[in-house]
Amino acid sequence: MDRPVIGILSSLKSGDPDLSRANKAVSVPYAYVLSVLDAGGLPLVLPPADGDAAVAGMVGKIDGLLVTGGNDLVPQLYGEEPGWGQGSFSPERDHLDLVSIREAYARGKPVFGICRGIQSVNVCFGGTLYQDIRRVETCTVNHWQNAESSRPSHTVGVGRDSVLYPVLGESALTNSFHHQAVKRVADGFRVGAAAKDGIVEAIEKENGPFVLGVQWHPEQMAAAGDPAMRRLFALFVEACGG
Ligand SMILES: [Mn+2]
Repeated sequence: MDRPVIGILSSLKSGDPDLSRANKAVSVPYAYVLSVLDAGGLPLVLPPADGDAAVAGMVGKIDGLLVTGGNDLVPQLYGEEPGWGQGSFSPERDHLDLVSIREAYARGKPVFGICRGIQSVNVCFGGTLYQDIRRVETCTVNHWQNAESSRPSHTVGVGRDSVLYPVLGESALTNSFHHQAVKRVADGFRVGAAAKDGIVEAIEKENGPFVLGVQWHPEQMAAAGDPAMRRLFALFVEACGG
């Protein structure tokens, strides 16, 4: 079979916050592209697009969807007002994430969410987020490491019934660059992995098409050659038909 086409969601970026939207760049960290290629997929970067039909049309061209990292979701999407500690927003990216996840799922195409991506998956299916885990008393692990992004910092425990278990075993060291996290897990999902302080680090759909989200950045570790994180991308690309 042909190599599956993996749609990689991108963000609009600019070093100058006052720059008009039309002058921003479509941006995606290259480690996502490298990790998809290494796992046998063909990467196709998908830009934010105005209107549901354009996003749905793009999803029609891919075999699987990779929801990448980025800034915070607008909290009204999960029924909250912005709290102290909330970060920057991107309505274009929110639209791209939520419509593409919904469309991919409706067409039975696998979805893999990373960092912001796990948060978008959870919100898309009706879950909620902690807006700033530094303000959560029980959150005692540092989830924004100082070490470089290819190096792991904290432990995650993996559930025995998780799709991650054959890939990572019962625990793994991961990197961590997030100040938000899943609060209420969306109906129909289970927690696949959690940090020692209870912060949710992975969720997955219990039944039906492959939908997986992880809170860490496996692409940064995979691009540096980490065998377990390379296997994680292989798991996703295989689910897409690779
Ligand atoms: Mn973490």
